[in-house]
Amino acid sequence: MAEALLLHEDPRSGNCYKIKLTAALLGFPLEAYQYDILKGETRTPEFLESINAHGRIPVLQIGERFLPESNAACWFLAEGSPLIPEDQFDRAQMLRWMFFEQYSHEPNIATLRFWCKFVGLNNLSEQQRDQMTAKRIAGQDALSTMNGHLEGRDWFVGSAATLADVVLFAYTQVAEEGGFDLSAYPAVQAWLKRVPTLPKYIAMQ
Ligand SMILES: N[C@@H](CCC(=O)N[C@@H](CS)C(=O)NCC(=O)O)C(=O)O
Repeated sequence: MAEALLLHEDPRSGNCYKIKLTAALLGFPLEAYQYDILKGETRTPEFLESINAHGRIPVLQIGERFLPESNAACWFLAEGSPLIPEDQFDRAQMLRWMFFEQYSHEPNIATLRFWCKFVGLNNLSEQQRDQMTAKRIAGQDALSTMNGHLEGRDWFVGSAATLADVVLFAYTQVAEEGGFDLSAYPAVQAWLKRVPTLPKYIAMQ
């Protein structure tokens, strides 16, 4: 990588961890600049103007350019590496699981983890409390879909780890912090043990 890489992050975020894991697996050095999202540090006028107008981390800074959205950042780092399949259909399958992660997994599993572990159930708004059951059911549905897919296979796509595994691993490994019982998903549990065996793997902080 010719340009310096800096991750604007909150280390409690699985979306940030995905990018750190991708960089680690590929051997890219990645500096980090930390924010506290619970204190609104990604909503300041300075952050909105110069880092991400959407007010969220992670943002991968590549030299002077800024790239929000975790899965886009993982793609940027991994392009040309074995983490992105060469086969056109497999590459599209990998993207399918990355979109699944953002639409069906992260908004349910990561959000419940954030509410349970960091915000605290007593501090939730009425609107957030009303959403909990629907998010629990949708999160269980995502885990069940993953479990069915992983039965009889080691990785989400093809015969080796891809970005699909990296991005889905980030919040699945901490799903129990959001009240999800992973014992109901044995193929997911086996896969969760497989990912850390990848060379250069790093754990979430
Ligand atoms: N789709 C985005 C989601 C980014 C996101 O929701 N970031 C959260 C932390 S994981 C955040 O910055 N929250 C602070 C806020 O909304 O003020 C991605 O994958 O990067």
